[in-house]
Amino acid sequence: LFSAVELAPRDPILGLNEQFNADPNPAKVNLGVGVYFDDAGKLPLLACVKAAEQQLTDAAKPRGYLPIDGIAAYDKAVQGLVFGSFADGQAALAAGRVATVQALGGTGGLKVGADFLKKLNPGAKVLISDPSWENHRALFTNAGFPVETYAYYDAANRGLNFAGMLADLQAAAAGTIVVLHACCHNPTGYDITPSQWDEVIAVLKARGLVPFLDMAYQGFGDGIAEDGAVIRQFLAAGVESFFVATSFSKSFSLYGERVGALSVVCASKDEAARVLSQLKITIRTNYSNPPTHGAQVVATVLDTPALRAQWEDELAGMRVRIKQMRQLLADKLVAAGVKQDFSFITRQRGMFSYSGLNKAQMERLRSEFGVYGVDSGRICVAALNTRNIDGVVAAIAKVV
Ligand code: PLP
Ligand code: TYF
Repeated sequence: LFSAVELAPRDPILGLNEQFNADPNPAKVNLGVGVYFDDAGKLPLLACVKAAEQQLTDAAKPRGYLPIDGIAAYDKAVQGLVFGSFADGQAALAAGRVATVQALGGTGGLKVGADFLKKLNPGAKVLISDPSWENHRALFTNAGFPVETYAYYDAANRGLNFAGMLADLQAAAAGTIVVLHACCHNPTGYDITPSQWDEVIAVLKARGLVPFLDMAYQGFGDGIAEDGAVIRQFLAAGVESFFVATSFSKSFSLYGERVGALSVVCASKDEAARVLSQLKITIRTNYSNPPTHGAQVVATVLDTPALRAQWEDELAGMRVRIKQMRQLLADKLVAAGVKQDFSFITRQRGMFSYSGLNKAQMERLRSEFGVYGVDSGRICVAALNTRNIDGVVAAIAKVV
């Protein structure tokens, strides 16, 4: 049966982890996968998460099947977080225009949305940014869509090719699904500005494109409200229908619990009810219904004022530490005598930096110095700390 099965290539990012784990170099540093580590190099367990888990254990309940669309209080909490802090969002929620389902991480939200869209509009094309998170291409391809790119990164100028992005969106056929990073672009670290978002939104609207926002890093850029403001802009501009995938993997440091959601904004309450019924079929025929624990933890934190405040503090702590590492990295590269300008690192946001280093340099960083980043030049700034940064700076200084 399996004699003709080919060996699939490993995930370029997750595969790096295996290589890292096998490396005997005691000074090795993993800047590959997008995971936040604290200054001690440890994966944090947030205090708000621990407290919520304690509460849940103290009042332990049996584990029946969840509804297909997940825990109602969780879906409501997600809506509150994504749409509830500004008037246009509150109005959309009050009008019943938003269908939200619990999903298996942000990836699950993307996948449920992709499968639903494929049934709805099988002839559509998908556009992702050039470059994008590799799984965007894989996931929409697997859902049956042709996937192409819109211009985004400008390697020569270490910034964005915004004119190219607008031109590509302008040239897209009506109904094209456009995947957009809501904030903290993975892998480049470059986000468009609020006024550039307005221009993008105007084109999406005028051309009848289908926006699919991926929000995997809310709170890692400038703050929870600041990073979420793009949703307000879509609603304020009168975009009737769009998709938002939410991930709590990073913002709650709950990677392994697979906590995420998909929200679909619709033109009316009636539309939202019909869309929800279709999302539920997609879920039911894939994995029936989602798991309980992670969503219960997140709902408990978001709905308990003291825990919510603690979460906001802890998330701010992660955000501030990453910004400090950006500044430190840029400063230390100058201090190490590196002539090349790396100040762009402080203008990028979120967990990643497109360092501008090429594949050969990234390979040298790995083989000679045990510094693991992605071949594209992407490094995870959120894995730098005061102990490993000097080694990383010295290594980069040697390869540039
Ligand atoms: N979208 C982007 C842009 C990401 O970087 C990630 C990273 O993991 C995800 C989605 C997936 O998140 P999750 O782990 O919650 O599935
Ligand atoms: O980009 C990253 O590193 C994270 C983690 O297939 C990740 O988003 C990477 C690859 C993948 C799933 C998650």
